[in-house]
Amino acid sequence: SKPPVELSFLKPCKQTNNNHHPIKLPTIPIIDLSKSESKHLLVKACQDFGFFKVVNHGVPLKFINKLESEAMKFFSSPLSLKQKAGPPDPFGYGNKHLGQNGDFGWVEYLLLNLKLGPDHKNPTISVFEDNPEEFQCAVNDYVTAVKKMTCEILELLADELKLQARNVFSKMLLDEQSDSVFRVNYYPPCPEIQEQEMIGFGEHTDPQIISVLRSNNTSGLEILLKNGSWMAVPPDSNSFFVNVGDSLQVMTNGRFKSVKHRVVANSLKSRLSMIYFGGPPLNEKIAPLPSLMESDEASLYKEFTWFEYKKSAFNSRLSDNRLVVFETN
Ligand code: GA4
Repeated sequence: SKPPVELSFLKPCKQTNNNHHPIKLPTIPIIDLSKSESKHLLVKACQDFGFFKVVNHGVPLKFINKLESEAMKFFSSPLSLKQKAGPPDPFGYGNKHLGQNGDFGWVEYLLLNLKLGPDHKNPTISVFEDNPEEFQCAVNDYVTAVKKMTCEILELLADELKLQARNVFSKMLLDEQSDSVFRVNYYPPCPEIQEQEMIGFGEHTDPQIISVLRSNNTSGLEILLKNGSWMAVPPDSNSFFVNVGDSLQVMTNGRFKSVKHRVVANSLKSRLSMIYFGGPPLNEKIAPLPSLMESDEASLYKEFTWFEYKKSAFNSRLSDNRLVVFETN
């Protein structure tokens, strides 16, 4: 039986490490996509943090700004209108409820299915706007450009890992059947209660291969470091933040780390983030890549299809470790 539903967003957070703390904080790796030397740093970032920031990303600013303003228009509209695009089952407009298993956050969001392809009208979008085409176009332009950049990153990673086919990872995102998802999160300002920060989006890892986030300049995102402390990620609206997902951790047999992250609500400013989750086709088999393993290296995970993983993930609580059931022992 499931644990009782709890209002996790009203729970005070564990203390975030800040600069007053005596231990030295690491800095977030910055990957310059315009430099070919980035490959080495990229692999190192995926191993050490499972997280990095991308500059000179090549995604046109006009696509980013257009989608941001369309999204703000949507979230500023009356609740009754937004609710026409909900509840998320799993796609659509959501408000505080996250997933189907009793998780909550101080957040509103839109979850969109990208499997429908760029020319397909998204049913979630078509119900809410006076001009759905405009929103749909903004999503398509943005996602197409971000996906291209993401595939570039995945190909650089495959290169640096000396994998024979440099498209082993990227081909899963480029497949027509790729089960990729797009999410826009809107975090309204949340007054601090009794000096405690509130949870916008609770700690979790992402199930897919890779996640690519762009936010406005409001802080909130934090990643969990190996030493167990949370590190605040300074926002940067001109860059993208990328994290390794569970599936990439499996395919690299644990070399790359699917990083735990969360969002803490801001007491003064609203935060808007747009996240592209690159996932494989549902029937894709996910397992450690033999060419990445030493001859005597044991596989840490049993093989599973993305469908099986997804099914199990969507039955889990947000903070659960979703990979344990697939570990070999
Ligand atoms: C986390 C990453 C993505 O936002 C997401 C989330 C999904 C959802 O919001 O429906 C999940 C969460 C995410 C993992 C565990 C389950 C499913 C909420 C939840 C409690 C869209 C995804 O793919 O997995």
